[in-house]
Amino acid sequence: MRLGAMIAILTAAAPAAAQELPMTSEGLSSALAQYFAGADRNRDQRIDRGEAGEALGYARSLLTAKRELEPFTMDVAPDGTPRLSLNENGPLSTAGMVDMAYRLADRDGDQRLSLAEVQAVGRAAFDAADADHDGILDDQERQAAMEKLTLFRKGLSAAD
Ligand SMILES: [Ca+2]
Ligand SMILES: [Ca+2]
Repeated sequence: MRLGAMIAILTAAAPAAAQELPMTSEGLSSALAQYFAGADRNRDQRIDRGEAGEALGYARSLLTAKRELEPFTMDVAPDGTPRLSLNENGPLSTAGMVDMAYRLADRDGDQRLSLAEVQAVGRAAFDAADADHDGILDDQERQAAMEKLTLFRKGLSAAD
């Protein structure tokens, strides 16, 4: 998954922040720090899988449910013909995509996200959006980033 998609996931639960994308990478880091503090329900300075699921507006179990490798499952339609369905535990489901983003963000692999890990994702997404690399997102760059975010959200809800 691309980093832009990861930041989309991380900001999906913070509509106000997403609509008003910070213009500088410092602004983004401080917005993510606020978001992190809100998501860290038990205040252990880490976002665990349950907290991440909840912060994204899903069940706490979204990221703790079993994962399977098969993207589709075969079952039988009412008329007796075999058909493929999306495997809700597979990699193409919402849970599967969020799980992948979580694992990519969890750089030290301890199954919990630190603020530094979340901000590293944010910085990478910011750098990707900052097309002319001047450290500031101008209106055009913000617009382009918002369009990607909207497309991504549509993709995520379509995969439900
Ligand atoms: Ca926590
Ligand atoms: Ca970690």
